[in-house]
Amino acid sequence: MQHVVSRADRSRRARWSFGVAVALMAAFALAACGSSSKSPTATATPATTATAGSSGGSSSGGLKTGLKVFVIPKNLGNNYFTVADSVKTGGALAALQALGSTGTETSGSAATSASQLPAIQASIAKGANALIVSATDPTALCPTLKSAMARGVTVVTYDSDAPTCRTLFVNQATSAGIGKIQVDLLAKDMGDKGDFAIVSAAASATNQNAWIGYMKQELHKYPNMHLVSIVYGNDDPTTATQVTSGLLQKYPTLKGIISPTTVGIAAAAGVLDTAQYRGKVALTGLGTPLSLKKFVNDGTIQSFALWDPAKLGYLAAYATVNVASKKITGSQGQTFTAGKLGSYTVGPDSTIILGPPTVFTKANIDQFNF
Ligand code: RAM
Repeated sequence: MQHVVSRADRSRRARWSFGVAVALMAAFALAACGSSSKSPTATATPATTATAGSSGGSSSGGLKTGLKVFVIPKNLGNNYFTVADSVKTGGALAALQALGSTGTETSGSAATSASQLPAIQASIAKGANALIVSATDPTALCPTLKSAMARGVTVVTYDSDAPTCRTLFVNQATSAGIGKIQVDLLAKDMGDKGDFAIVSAAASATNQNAWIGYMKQELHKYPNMHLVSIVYGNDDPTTATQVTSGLLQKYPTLKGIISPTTVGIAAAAGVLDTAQYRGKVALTGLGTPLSLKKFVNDGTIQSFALWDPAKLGYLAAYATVNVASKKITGSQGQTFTAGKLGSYTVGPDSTIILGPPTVFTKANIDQFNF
């Protein structure tokens, strides 16, 4: 939390000079390439493009401009990714625009590889210089991503990794930290004892599976808490609602649920927000403050965690342009500057960490607008 706040303070201080820099870059791009200077659109259409001019040259910092970058979340229509990616929120497309490249957000409508893969293939066919991908299923995506890399396309993952077929992974926080905090929050709500279940996203999602692995490790601290089931809502509100209801029927003594997905936790909260369950079955996990404010205020949820998705997208975009410009290659210890977020260093496993997650409670939830 401290870390996040201090970065926010820093970014406030930097906003003025950043804004001036953006304006100057945009003006330069417009002058250099008038015909491609159309206004960005930020609506959630199947392919949202933000164009900042395309000179194909090199900025003074040595970063390439005029790159065609495709931002490919697990799916479209998930507000978490809309915040992470869009111009309006200051996410990945805003960063790409500031860097003088063209960013396009595209994916399928379901958070499955069958839905995401055609969008990846289409992006490559359109001449992508770089792909920024949140992997629905690394096994299914990697053959395509590997062949793109072999043809010179930069592949960076964000949010959900595909470790064997990317140069860099931009992680929201450490996977261990994300797993641990959710168990600790639930333990507090459950008084350290009782049966609980997990309502996850897709069974193939790298990020949720990594976090669940660390949750199991953290459970060694709580010998009287028992994980009885893991169910998968596939980041689909209807499926997540159904699997949560199924859990409550199957385990009538259930005392808690962790949902490490913004879609899953909102759906689970909707199911638990009745007199029968409120205050009796604890719920925590990862959610967006705006979607859970109502449930925190009525006592269905005491606390939950997340990071700022827009900062994740913004950082991923800067990292990607640095890789595409050969400023960094993914080796541990390399550093680069991510605009208003400041300097970042590549850590083990060619991973960059945004920072620790924020915990939201009734006391602070009104301060956040995503
Ligand atoms: C959902 C997605 C995403 C995850 C967040 C917490 O929106 O599964 O990958 O990072 O939840």
